[in-house]
Amino acid sequence: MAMLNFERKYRVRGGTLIGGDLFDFWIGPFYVGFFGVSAIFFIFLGVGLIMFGAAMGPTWNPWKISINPPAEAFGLGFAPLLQGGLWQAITVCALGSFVSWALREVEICRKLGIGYHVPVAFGVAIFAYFTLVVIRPVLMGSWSHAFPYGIMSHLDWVSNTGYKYGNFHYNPAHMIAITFFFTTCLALALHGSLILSATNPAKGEVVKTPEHENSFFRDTIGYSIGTLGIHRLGLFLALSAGFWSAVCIVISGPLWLDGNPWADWWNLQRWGDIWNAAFNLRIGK
Ligand code: UQ2
Repeated sequence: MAMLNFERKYRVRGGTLIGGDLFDFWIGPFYVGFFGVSAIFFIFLGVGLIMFGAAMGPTWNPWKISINPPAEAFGLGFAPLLQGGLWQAITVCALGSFVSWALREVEICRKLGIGYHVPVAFGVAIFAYFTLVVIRPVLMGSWSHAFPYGIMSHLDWVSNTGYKYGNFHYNPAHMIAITFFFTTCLALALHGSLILSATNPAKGEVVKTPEHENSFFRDTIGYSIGTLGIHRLGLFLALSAGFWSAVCIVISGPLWLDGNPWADWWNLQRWGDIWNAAFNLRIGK
């Protein structure tokens, strides 16, 4: 079936979660839906608030513009607009637009009758952001612990926060997250190169089949994960990277306090003490 033909076939009514038929239409290639409207609303409001914050100064240098969260003293309360209130409203807009986007994806999946893998995957990215700007600040009792919205300022924040809670490079959750990020790159490099090697032949040659792809890896490492398997592995690796990043940041502060907790974590004597305590308990000492 030709692509345009198919689009006509799948552009069917229904599958909406909210609003019934009211927003069930397309604008050009774009499906709208209730969540298309809410996404546009939050995007425009959020970007507008960012521009308002930038206009309030002190700089128009795009590298230096920064919308900062409230000071520690405001705790988990509302702050005045120019003292962190803008940051709070922008965060609500960001989450509103991200969640709208995910639910719009769900409606499109329902129309197509396909699985929800894409919105679930996007949901893990939203969860990582939510952990940074809501879960961790709430656990620590103040919005001031969230990160500022600015190009250089958010980099400074990550650097400062990383060292404040004992240097991220010694944080085991950070190590696991980075290992997943690197392995995701390895898997996509293997997959992308393998697909191109088989399906983008030189002039005059024919496109090869998945049998060729399987054979390449069976010949090199004695194992092929398969055409469906590589996508399952890729999704798992990528979602795990996001998940462990969230674990890394949420234990830095709420669980492992200021100072150098990882020197303590990596002190094997400490683990010995825990092991001995459990052992003594078991033998009734
Ligand atoms: C594969 C396969 C694909 C692939 C790739 C493999 C035909 C088109 C890349 C090979 C991948 C393996 C063996 C897993 C590697 C493990 C890690 C953790 C990176 O077999 O099937 O489909 O694209």
